[in-house]
Amino acid sequence: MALSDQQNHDQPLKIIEIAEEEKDGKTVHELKLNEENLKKIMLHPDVANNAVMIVAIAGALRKGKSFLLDFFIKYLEAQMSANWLGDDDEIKGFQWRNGTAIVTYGIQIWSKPFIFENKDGKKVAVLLMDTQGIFDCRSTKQDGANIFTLSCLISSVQIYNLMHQLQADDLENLEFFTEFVKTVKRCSDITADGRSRIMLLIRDWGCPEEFSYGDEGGSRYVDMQLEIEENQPEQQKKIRRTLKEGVLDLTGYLLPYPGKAVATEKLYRCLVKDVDKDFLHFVKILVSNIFSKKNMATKQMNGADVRGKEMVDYIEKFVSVLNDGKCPSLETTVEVIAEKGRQLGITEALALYNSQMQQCLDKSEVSMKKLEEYHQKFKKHAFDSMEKYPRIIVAEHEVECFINLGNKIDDAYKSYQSQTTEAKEKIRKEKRIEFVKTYIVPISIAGSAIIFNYFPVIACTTATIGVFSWGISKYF
Ligand SMILES: Nc1nc2c(ncn2[C@@H]2O[C@H](COP(=O)(O)OP(=O)(O)OP(=O)(O)O)[C@@H](O)[C@H]2O)c(=O)[nH]1
Ligand SMILES: [Mg+2]
Repeated sequence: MALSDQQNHDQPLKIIEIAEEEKDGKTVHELKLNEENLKKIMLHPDVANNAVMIVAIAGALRKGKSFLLDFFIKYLEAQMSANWLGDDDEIKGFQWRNGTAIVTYGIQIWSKPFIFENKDGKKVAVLLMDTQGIFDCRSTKQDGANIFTLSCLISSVQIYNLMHQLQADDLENLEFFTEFVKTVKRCSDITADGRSRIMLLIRDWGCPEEFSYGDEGGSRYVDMQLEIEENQPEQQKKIRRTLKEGVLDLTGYLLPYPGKAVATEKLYRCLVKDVDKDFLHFVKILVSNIFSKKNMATKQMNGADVRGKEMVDYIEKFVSVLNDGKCPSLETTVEVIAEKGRQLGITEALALYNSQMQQCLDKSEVSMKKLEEYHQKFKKHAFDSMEKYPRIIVAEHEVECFINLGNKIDDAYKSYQSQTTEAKEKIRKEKRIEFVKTYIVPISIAGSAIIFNYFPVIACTTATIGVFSWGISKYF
């Protein structure tokens, strides 16, 4: 058994758990977000402003998911060097164990991000994510579906971990996600969102003569499974047709049996040398394939890379959508992404307006008239930027979205107005008038009263005020 490392600081952090809640006298299961852990990971200085690539593993319980992820940690820790795996290395990280008792609960992410450059030289924060086994008898079918869907929605690479072979209902689990990706594409003209990678990973593959271990045999096997046959039920034919449309980047990988020591013995510590050589060989090919520069796919939503700080929001919203309905509708899920796209577009357009206004104000003193001209010009730039911002466009929210941006720009404009020379002069003038009203006028009244010995005070006061008012207006 390899428990999470006590000495090492890095550890799996639970971001989601399945909580039981009492609602209207009924016990319901809900995804519960651990915001503190999520922010710890996504707002880490190396993650917050970098594009994120989450590599996730999901599938039935007790099938070696966490065990496999621990090889990924090792590979990434070694900076993908050629000699990343030594015989005496221990396989540890995400907790794994022999036996029937479930080990992983909820969704966990390895606390340490791994930073690499993709083929375009862009920094990518790679995160590893482990999930609770689906189809576990304690949780409901809905819990499993929620975990699987959330994992698909936020990961760039989803490894669907299967034992021995691919079965009909395994494909059904992919249907929602496929339909979701199709809806996103239908709702927007986004072409930049790369196809989501789903790898069907078959463990303990038993027919290497027919389909060889690794990716070549795996992809042939998946293609064969997607073939539509006359005698299949209509539902199965439909799923296969959808999956064959190529919306997802669906690949296969076949892994050999890891050996008796790993699979059956009650190990409390597992070293690399305890694992079958064949298994290790194909794990090495697997990791170099998943993390190759060419395959280093960042998560894209609304046509742009999702950075850590945005991922927090997406995850929060997806969780509430999943908790809201019995089954998330495609439209609601797409709307959540679209809403975030609008928010990001507005933030960027407003930042553009502010930077252009500030540049002009920094250069020289600006009159109110000139400022108004700048405002109109840069407001238009901001609107153009919003129009071009890559995002899912939902027609009914467009007008409201531009009004919102316009209001924010107008508010900013008010604060710029107060920075002009004219505005400053106006403020000075108002202060002087205030001074006259507070001190000069009462003193004059008192003076008049003394000079004319209270005779007729009212008349003199009125005259004095008149004279002073005239003087003030002349002077200022
Ligand atoms: N047969 C077989 N056993 C494996 C394989 N990989 C790991 N195991 C063993 O399977 C057992 C469960 O491993 P875990 O990694 O804890 O499995 P898991 O899917 O994460 O389990 P849960 O988190 O409880 O759903 C351990 O004894 C592992 O050594 C494999 O490829 N084949
Ligand atoms: Mg596990």
